[in-house]
Amino acid sequence: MGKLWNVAVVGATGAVGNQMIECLEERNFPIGKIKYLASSRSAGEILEFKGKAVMVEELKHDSFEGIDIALFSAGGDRSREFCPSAVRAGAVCVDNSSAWRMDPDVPLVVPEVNPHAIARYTKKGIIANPNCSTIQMVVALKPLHDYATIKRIVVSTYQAVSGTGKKAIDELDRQVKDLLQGKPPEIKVYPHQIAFNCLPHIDSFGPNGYTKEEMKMADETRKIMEADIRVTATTVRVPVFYSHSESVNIETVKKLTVAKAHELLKNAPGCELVDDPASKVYPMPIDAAGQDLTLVGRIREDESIETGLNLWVVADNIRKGAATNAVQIAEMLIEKYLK
Ligand code: 25A
Ligand code: L14
Repeated sequence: MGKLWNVAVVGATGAVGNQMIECLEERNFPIGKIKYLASSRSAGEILEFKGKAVMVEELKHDSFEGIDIALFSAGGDRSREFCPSAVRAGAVCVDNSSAWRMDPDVPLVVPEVNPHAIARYTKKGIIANPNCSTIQMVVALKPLHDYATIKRIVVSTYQAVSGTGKKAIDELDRQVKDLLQGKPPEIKVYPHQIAFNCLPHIDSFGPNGYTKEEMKMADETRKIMEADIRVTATTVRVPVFYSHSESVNIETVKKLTVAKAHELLKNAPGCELVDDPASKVYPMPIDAAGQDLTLVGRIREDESIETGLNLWVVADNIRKGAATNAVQIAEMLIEKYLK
């Protein structure tokens, strides 16, 4: 039997933390000891790991003794405060928040796209997990970029409420039930009603009129693809529970036909080509949810320019967009780097 690793899940009680635990179980990650950390609100709560009870402990600076790998998903403020403590205790952090993503000394990794970047984890002891919308987009675009060189991306997203965590899943559920019973919906998590509505507003607005989520898609895509691609994004919250959808337009240097794109994506790691519109087959959030592939379809040549393509890209934002990607990084880390 190979080496076993002690793993901490920070934010274990949240939507992403819960899924991280499930991914570690499903993928049979070689775990020695598992530790669940969250806020004092959840301390004492009992969760399971492979059928055994594990008590949630309060996240503290001394929580990481003996931990080899710490998977963080408890918000950016916790990551900024506690990743350095975990590293000091000897752990490598895989961080799902936006806290460290654009730090030049922190690799930002999607295993299907830039696995080699993991090697730079030694600089700070932290590897950042990209934003969910960015992950699924680069999984779909990397094979096309390698062949045709993408110059510019125009993307609009249709993002599920689970991205905001458990409280938002509960809010959509409650609003739908209340509205169907003729009651006024309670609005707490989002600035407006999300049931039967769309909000062109994810994360906060910046001085240029874009939201942080939109700027993350541009900045993170360039860092992960290691390419000077122009990216402009519009990110929209839709009343869907799980899986983000994206309408993606690319302009390429080299001509890319639909047939060539199909061929490239059929063999691409982490992708599934779902593109048979004549039979009403295209990617949908209800099909992407609960699995790890990025579904790509509705591929058409952009007839308004010489060399461009339109695509529709859908993936489970909590799995590939967050938990699965983080666990995949941890797997590569133990396989190639930690030993
Ligand atoms: O804005 P921020 O800080 O950047 O945070 C962003 C949030 O987005 C989610 C994640 O929410 C995060 O908190 N998130 C981050 N990255 C994401 C990604 N890529 C992402 N979502 C999708 N994709 P979450 O609900 O998924 O997880 C939150 C987890 O973080 C723990 N946590 C919060 N504060 C903490 C902390 N852990 C340690 N120290 C802290 N100070 C949180 O644990 C959860 O595991 P918890 O104990 O706070 O919550 C467990 C349950 O308690 C309920 N609850 C929440 N707030 C309150 C509350 N109950 C009473 N009063 C409250 N104020 C919830 O039901 C929760 O499930
Ligand atoms: O930067 O609310 O990873 O859907 C992911 C979830 C930002 C917010 C990130 C959401 C977050 C986003």
